[in-house]
Amino acid sequence: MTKAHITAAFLFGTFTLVVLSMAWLSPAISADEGAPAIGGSAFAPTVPNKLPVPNNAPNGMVWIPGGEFSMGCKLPSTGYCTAATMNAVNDAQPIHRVYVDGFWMDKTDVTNEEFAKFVSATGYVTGAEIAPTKEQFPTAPAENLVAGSVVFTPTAQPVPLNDYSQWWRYVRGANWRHPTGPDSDLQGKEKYPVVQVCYTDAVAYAKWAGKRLPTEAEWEFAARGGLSGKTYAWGDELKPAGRWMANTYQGQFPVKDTGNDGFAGLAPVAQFPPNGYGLYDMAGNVWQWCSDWYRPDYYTWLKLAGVIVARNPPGPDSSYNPDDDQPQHVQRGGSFLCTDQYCTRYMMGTRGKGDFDTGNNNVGFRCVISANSWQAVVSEAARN
Ligand SMILES: [Ca+2]
Repeated sequence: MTKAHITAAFLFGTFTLVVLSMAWLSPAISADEGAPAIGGSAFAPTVPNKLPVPNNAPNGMVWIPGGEFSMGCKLPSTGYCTAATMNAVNDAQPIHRVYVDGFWMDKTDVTNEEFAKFVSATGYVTGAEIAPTKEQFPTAPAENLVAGSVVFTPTAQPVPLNDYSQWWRYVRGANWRHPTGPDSDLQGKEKYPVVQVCYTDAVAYAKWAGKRLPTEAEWEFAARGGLSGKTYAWGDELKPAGRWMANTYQGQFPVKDTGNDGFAGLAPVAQFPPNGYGLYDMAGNVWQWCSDWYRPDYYTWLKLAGVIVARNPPGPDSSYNPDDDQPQHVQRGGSFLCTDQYCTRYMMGTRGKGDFDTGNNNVGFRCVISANSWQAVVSEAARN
């Protein structure tokens, strides 16, 4: 999703193409020279680190042991695959081995209540609350330079699914306090995930909290919960024993969300069972920002570079998306808008992305903290 496109259409109906450098290859990957390349479609078991769980767990976080796992996604071996399902795996291949160190991760997405504490303590102003400037959009009429954000808007009737501008609107006054516009608020929604936060906002929160955003590899290791090669965070069935396991979209997209899973639209956090590591909502509800820049060919590059096991991969050095002209960061997990009619990125290993400066009403985040960083906090507290 791209604020630049939606905003530009709202502001003046066009935008400028940014030519991105192709000099992006990341040197921060260990490659074993002369060894056979990773790749193919085979998943191998997750091998978690055996180190004991550190003491003094941070509040609201769970220990993710880290270790080696197979990262990426392939089409389910059974069942019907829609065009959306097939499209969802394109940038998530080849399957490749990755190692991540252990870390702490928020059990849930950051809630409105938590984000409000951050704003109260710091006076932080999110991107959606700041009006676009004449410098950013020099040809836009002054009356159109208004603060706002991008909001999902159901269509009145079925529409071809090849143009997202039909169901995404730039709404004046939409921001984290008013997720779908000025008429919406957070009354009674303290435990809902904060939305309408762009990447920059998420990073600012994480820094204030003494945490950081997860890398894409950390996120996927955590989301798999110790399993390997499963279609979903919980296994291979979308609804084991008939039970919904995530907040996704039922009904005809983007006309009517019937809410068969219990929620039409956004849900409070932790309404579905946690995964194997005790993490909630690692599929559906809201997309989650990751620290990596997005490139659709990053996994292919790892293969071509001959990387056997990518150790703590930070992602590429810069963003490149042939379908979008703005710098983009990875998002993971899918949202309450995901459906096999359009986007099945609640499937494990699939990848999403969003412009760094764009929030939506289906994008949030959660934080992590490295073991050493948390231990330093604990040690400092013990000295004082
Ligand atoms: Ca739902």
